[in-house]
Amino acid sequence: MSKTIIISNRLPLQIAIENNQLEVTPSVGGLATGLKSFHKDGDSVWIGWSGLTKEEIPEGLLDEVQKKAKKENCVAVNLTQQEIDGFYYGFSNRTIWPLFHYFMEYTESDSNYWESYKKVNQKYADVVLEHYKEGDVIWVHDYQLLLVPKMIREKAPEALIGFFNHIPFPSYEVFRTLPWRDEVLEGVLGADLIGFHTYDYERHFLSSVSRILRHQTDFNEITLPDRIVKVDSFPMGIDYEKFEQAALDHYESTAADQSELQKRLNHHLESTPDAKLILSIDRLDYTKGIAHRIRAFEYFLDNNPEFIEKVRLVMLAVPSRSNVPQYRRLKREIDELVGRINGKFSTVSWTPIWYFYRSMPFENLIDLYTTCGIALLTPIRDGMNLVAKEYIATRTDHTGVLILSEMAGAAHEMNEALIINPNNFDQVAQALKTAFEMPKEEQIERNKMLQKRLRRYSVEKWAQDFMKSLKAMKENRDSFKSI
Ligand code: ADQ
Repeated sequence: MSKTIIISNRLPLQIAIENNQLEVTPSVGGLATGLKSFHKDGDSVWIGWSGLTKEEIPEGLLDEVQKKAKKENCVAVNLTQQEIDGFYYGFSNRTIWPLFHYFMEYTESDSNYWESYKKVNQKYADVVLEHYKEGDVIWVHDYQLLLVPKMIREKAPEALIGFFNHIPFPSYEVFRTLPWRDEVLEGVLGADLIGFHTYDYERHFLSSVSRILRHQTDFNEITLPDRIVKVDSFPMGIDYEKFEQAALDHYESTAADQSELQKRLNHHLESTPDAKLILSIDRLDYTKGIAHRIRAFEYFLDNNPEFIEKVRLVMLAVPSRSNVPQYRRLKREIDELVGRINGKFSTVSWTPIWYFYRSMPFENLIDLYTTCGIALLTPIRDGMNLVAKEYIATRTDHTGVLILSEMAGAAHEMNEALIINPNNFDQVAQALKTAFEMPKEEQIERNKMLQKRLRRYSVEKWAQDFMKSLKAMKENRDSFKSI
């Protein structure tokens, strides 16, 4: 029986060591949810890193990790600290991540990182090949594994391979600056189907392939000497029902069930007539435009003092990649900005910014989504931005205003949001004012349209569409051979 092999940098599991015992909990992330219909008993295997380096796992527990993973139909790729430093913190997050998000000044070209990236990609590919049988379908995910499709194809020329890139693909003029641009493109072209969130990323990729590798590209097909590769856009959705249901449960819960956070949020709204909370949630990443957002909020308060004591920015930044210097610098910059702005505007009964630097449990995330009347999401660049979609899905009474950067992939599907350029503070301030004053009927009208679309194109549908297109490539190949 053929199966699906999913490969991503991390497994959809969280493994921790407590008192020399392994604790495994399934991850609830979007990718894990989206692929669950393909990742069920016997039908599929998921290959990725467990999140613990070889050095972190006590000698006697190495096999145990693999056993625990197997129970969830997963296979752990064992990586050393040195490999994680070079491949993940190095090439993935200091070269590809900044370059693909147009932060060229942050992009490092270190050949040691590149060597590590190649070696570790080969490690993932080797584990895939150990589990691959003819007829299996292989789906590789994201920028950490750009070379894996070719590495698999070299040993299994007949394999049906899909690749999905979760981050933007930059324009040719930016991508061409990468010293290893040919190898990276050739690596991805090992796939039969290459997916992006938006048509723009797809177009940028095709243009790089045609100008750097000089392959013939027609519409969304690339002609290689021995194969056709298809490139297409598949905008990733969310588990709509999960967020909708969580919001409905939240509204039904009694006051006694409320979290501390919810009580504090309610207190702010009840104590200030016409008050509104503005929500901001992201991983702490320079691509998310958090520092810009705080400055834009300052600009808004400077120019619209009538909103003092009426609005509060509730800002959640989830710690991320703190081994990379830019992330540490950004953390300091945000700490300083929040301190300065709170010092500048606070009154005895009000602080303009509530800042949380931590990961929060799902229930608190729902508290924030359901209680904040405005969401302000202003990435400088973002492949998609699922937070924007999750916010809308939880607005079960259809109220709430989403202000979204045009630089997020999600903006292409969410025209009813207030779409802004995050670098234009006048525009952000105007959008905040518009959001604050928007009549309920207009909010409802806009959100109903957004919700209809998000419900229809869920993460499950996204995964099904990708798989359907990938399997169609196989049928094309078979019929081509039989002519
Ligand atoms: P991310 O950059 O991580 O993803 P995003 O798409 O917004 O960005 O997803 C973040 C996820 O983390 C959301 O599902 C959200 O619910 C969750 N989350 C946020 N804050 C949390 C918290 N405090 N605690 C727990 N969970 C939290 C990358 C790309 C994006 C692309 C996705 C999917 O950078 O552009 O949309 O992959 O392809």
